[in-house]
Amino acid sequence: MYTLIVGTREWSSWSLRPYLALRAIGVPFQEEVIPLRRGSTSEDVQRRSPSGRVPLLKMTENGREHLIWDSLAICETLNECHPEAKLWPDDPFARAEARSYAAEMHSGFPDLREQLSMEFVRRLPLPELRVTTKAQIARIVAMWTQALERHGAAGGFLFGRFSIADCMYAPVVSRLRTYGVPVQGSVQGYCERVWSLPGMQDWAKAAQQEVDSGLA
Ligand SMILES: N[C@@H](CCC(=O)N[C@@H](CS)C(=O)NCC(=O)O)C(=O)O
Repeated sequence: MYTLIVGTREWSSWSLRPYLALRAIGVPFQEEVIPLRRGSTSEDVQRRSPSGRVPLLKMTENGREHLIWDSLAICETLNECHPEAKLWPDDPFARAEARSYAAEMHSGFPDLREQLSMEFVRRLPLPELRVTTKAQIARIVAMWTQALERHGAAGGFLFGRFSIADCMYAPVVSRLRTYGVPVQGSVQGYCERVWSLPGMQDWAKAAQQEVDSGLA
């Protein structure tokens, strides 16, 4: 039994990643939302999460509760618990490369994350981008183009079948859309494919409700 504790969907890019992994596995899970950007946020998150951050996965097995925090650790744990879902590519070299992609996202692209913060359903004007932000967008577009060229034919995602690498980059798809950053060719098709995922669409509905109700 899983409970995924996430932040406000409109903003919580890290929460979206394991949410998509859970949706790809197809197991039932509960969701709890901690509102972000409130006076009480820090205290609310600290009370629930050992790292003081969301996402957090609560796993209950044989009456024992286990807490797993950090988006990539949660995705890796889900992959181990559900090998049948094949959340990493089968081929060991493609798998290693997909892990490099996921790790680079997890530890990198700080200017992109800061300048184009996730606003999942909003549409916003593109700010004047710093040289570093432009370089990080170019790096991601080049990585996606290369992965799609090498593996995309077998499923349309970065490594063919949908994988944790796609989960990790899904917030970038949303950011490019929000700020109208133009992309072409295979990358444009990839962005449309990711945006159309049922998990992305359900996340968008929840984010829209947050915006409509003044929560975001
Ligand atoms: N490395 C962490 C980063 C998680 C993170 O920064 N989460 C933000 C929300 S997206 C958070 O918990 N913020 C707490 C706060 O605003 O007090 C991960 O991959 O899960």
